[in-house]
Amino acid sequence: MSNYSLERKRVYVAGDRGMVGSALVRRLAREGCDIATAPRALDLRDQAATNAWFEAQRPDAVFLAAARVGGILANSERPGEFLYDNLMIAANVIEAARRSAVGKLMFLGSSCIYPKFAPQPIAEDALLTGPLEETNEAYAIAKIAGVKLVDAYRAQYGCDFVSVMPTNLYGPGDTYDAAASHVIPALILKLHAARQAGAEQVTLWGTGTPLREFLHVDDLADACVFVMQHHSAAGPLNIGSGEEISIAALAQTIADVVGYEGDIAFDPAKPDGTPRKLMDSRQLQAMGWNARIPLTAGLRDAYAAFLRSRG
Ligand code: GFB
Repeated sequence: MSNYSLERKRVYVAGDRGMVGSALVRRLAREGCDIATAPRALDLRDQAATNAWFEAQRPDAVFLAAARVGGILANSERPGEFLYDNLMIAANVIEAARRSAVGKLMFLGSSCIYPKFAPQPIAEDALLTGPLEETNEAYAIAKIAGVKLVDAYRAQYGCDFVSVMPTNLYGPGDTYDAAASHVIPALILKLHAARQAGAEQVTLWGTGTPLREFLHVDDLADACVFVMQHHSAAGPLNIGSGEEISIAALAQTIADVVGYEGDIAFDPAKPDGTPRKLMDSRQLQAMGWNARIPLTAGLRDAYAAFLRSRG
């Protein structure tokens, strides 16, 4: 295992206002590093502005957690934005990091880079072995391009850049939007509203049968710091919890957390997405990292943060 210390380093967290970036900033507070965050006005899709910011700040290390993200509907309705924004962010930040001689960079991707029907659990070598899930192909192509940029820069320029692929994430700082967000914040929002309204039934999307693996964002941030310190190799590295659940069972768990006692129905006219997406995280476990936050405890934490954010 490689050894890279973050202590006294200047560390840029790209995407610090997002759920993942803000969790990284919280976690990095324990590492004795100097955390650089960019002003809101910096648009990472703008190459000249990104280069200028790196030149001025000269970070030693970079966590690339900036991205255009969203749930299944946002991904399928806005593929242009998901492809363009994520390609530009990855290309600009990775190139700016090379130009300004960043010592270590971590690119964060997503489990949706793997083929729709990859053997489960999905190992890293499943990449580019089959067609992608259609609902998030644009996002996945951009994230695959990021992984390949990292590998190309390792090979051609000797940059110590790495890629990690988190499974489906949730936690404090998530985006709550009934139409555009991921399933956990969408269900917290919908089931909380149903409880408040005294509704007898709530209709959720798809069939309820897809299986998903979820990881609390504080576990992800901890894994990222660990991987930054101990991993240096080409190719994606999976970060999962190993905890898999059907969407129907997830909905019931969230109903229990928010105290909703009505019926839960499903609308099969809405997309299911990929049937199953369980990561094989054995490489990371063999390095010595395991998730710690169980799903139900993590959901309680996410719901508490949701209630706090609404005052
Ligand atoms: O989290 P989610 O939007 O994304 O949806 P994916 C997961 C599952 O939850 C799907 C179902 O089967 C949805 O049909 N679902 C049920 C709902 N009710 C709802 C609801 O109200 N809102 C939402 N959003 N889902 C995303 C990708 O795929 O995963 C991204 O689109 C990214 O690119 C992300 O990779 C991690 O897990 O299907």
